Amino acid sequence: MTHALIVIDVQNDFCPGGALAVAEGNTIVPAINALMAEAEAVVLTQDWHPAGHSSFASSHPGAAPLSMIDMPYGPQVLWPDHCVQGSDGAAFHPDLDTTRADMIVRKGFRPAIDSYSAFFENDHETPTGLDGYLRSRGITDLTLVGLATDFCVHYSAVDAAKLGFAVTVRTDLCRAIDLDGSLASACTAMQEAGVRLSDV
Ligand code: VGL
Ligand code: ZN
Repeated sequence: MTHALIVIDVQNDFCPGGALAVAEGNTIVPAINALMAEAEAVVLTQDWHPAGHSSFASSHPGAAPLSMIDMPYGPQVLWPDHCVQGSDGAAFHPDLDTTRADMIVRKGFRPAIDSYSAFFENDHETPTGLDGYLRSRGITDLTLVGLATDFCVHYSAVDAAKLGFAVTVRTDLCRAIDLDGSLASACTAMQEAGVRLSDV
C-alpha cells in the first residue's frame, strides 16, 4: 500500500475574500499542512482557467452567476470569474505548505470545457494525467482534502474510486459551496462510488 494525499484547490479565490469564496475555506489549511507529513506523496491541484473561460457566467451574455447552462458535454453551473491563470485568486492560500508537494496538477485550462475532477475534465473523458502519475509511482490509496467538498473534491473522489484507488475523503478537512443541496447529493454519490467519508 502506498498512500498519497491529494489537496484539492486550496486557492485564494475559494477562501473568504475570494471570487468564489467557500465559507471557512481557510480554516482547513493548518490541519492539511500537518497531514502532509504523514503521506508518502503529496499532490496539489490548482483550478487554472484562462480569462473568458466558458464556465464563467460573464462569458454568456445575460446569464447570472450560479445559473445552469447546457454545454456539449452536459449541464454546467456558470460561476463568477475565478482562478484566472496567473492571478492572485488562482494562487494557493499563502499559508498552504506548498514545499511538500511532489506534483501540482492544473486543470480547467481548456477554454471550452470545465474540469472539476483532478482526473478527468467535465466530459468525463479527457484525462488530466494524474491517474498515470499516481499509477507509475505505485500509489494505491488516496486521501482527499480541500475545496470544495461538493464540486472538485466530489468529482475527484468519484473518479479516483472508479479508477480503482482506495479513496478516503476527510470531510473535516473540506468545506462546501452547498448550492441547492449539492453537499448532500455529493456525499451520497461519493458513498455510492465506494469512497470512504471520514471526519477524523
Ligand atoms: C470549483 C467551482 C468551479 C472547486 C472549481 O474547486 O470546487 N468549484 N471551479
Ligand atoms: Zn473553476
